[in-house]
Order: sequence, then structure tokens, then C-alpha cells
Amino acid sequence: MKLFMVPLAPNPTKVMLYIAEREELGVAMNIEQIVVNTVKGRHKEPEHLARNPFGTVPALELDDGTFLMESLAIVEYLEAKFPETTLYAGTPEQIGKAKDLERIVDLRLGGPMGTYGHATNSPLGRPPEPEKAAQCLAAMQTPLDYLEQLLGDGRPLLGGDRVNVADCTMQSSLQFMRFVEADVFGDRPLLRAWDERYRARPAAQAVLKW
Ligand SMILES: N[C@@H](CCC(=O)N[C@@H](CS)C(=O)NCC(=O)O)C(=O)O
Repeated sequence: MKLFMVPLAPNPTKVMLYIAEREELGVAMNIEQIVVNTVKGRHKEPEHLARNPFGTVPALELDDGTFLMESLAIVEYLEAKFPETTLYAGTPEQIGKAKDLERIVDLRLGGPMGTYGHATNSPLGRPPEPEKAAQCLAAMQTPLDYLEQLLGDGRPLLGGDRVNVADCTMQSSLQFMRFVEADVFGDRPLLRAWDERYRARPAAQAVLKW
């Protein structure tokens, strides 16, 4: 299999962190990772559009030559394809909560963080949009409080003792925040401590560049 990705972008990074976490658990997926240079616009060129007509990354090429184009679908495919030591594990309730948390992080924080980064210090050179940035920051407060409250029970990782896809999703967006030199944590010491803890993990050390 081949993963078409670019290191800074959150959605590919989520998948790359996920793969690295699974490899740390002893699962050899042997997925070749191929950079699509989005800064040079390669994701909008025919070669990549043939993989993914929406011109986005990531895209996972399966062994039959077809593609998956949604980061979470790629993660869930790899969970099913390599069923030993999956990240989603346990009772239906535990799995439901893990998936719920990942969606909360992605939809309520990942989206606003991406927009905030481009509205404040866009790596693609987009003009600053202070009003949009303020709206995104406001939208992040309740989900950030929610995570801070979860960590209040002493859990080391967002979902508990074991790494969760939500940790990967959250860090993929935080890397983008670091790149644009934004700190969205505010006065949330538990989230800051989790951030340091997660970034010390071998998977994070291997994948995160910022
Ligand atoms: N829902 C898709 C979104 C993919 C996506 O938008 N990826 C971004 C990078 S994080 C991208 O390729 N953006 C370039 C563009 O939209 O032109 C997923 O979860 O994989």
C-alpha cells in the first residue's frame, strides 16, 4: 500500500501518527509514504487527481490499485485490515466513546484550528482575517474545556490509559498550530501536560516535524 501525504497537513498527519502508533504496538503495515508537494500545487495536478479527484491528501492506494481518500476511513480500514492490537478496542461502550472523542476533536477543534491558522498566519500566503480568527478561537473554548475536564481524572492520554485515535487527530492539528506559531491552549495546564507527554512518545517523535 502507498500513502500519499504531506508532512505538515493535519489530515495526512493524523494517519501517519496512527500508523506509527500501530507500528509501536508491533504491527508492520509496510505502507510506503509518498510526499505530494502541496506547496507546489502537485495535489491539483492530473497525476494526483487520478488518485483523488478532490485534490486532497491523504490518499491511500490499496493493493488492488484503488484509493481511499478520507483520513478517518483510512484509519478505520487499517483497523480492520490489521486486527491485532487495534487502537479501537474493548467493549462496545469503550469503542463508542473512543470514536465519539475522535469526532469531537476533529470536528470541534481540528476544523477551527485549520481555519484559525490560515486566518492568522497562513502558510499558503492567504491574507489575515482577524474576524474569522476570533470566531474560530471562540468556537474552540468549549471543546478545549471538555478535554481539560477529561484529563482531570489523571488519565495520561485523551481517551484513558491507551493511545486513542483522538490523540493522533488532536496532535495533527496542534502541529499545524505550532507551525503558524499559535498557542490555543489558554489556561489549561492539563492539556499542556498531555501535549508534552504525547509529543515525547516514539510515534510522535518519528512523525511530528514541528
Ligand atoms: N475530509 C478529508 C479532508 C482532506 C483535506 O482537506 N486535506 C487537506 C490537507 S489537511 C488538503 O488536501 N487540502 C488541500 C486542498 O483542499 O486543496 C480527510 O479527512 O482526509
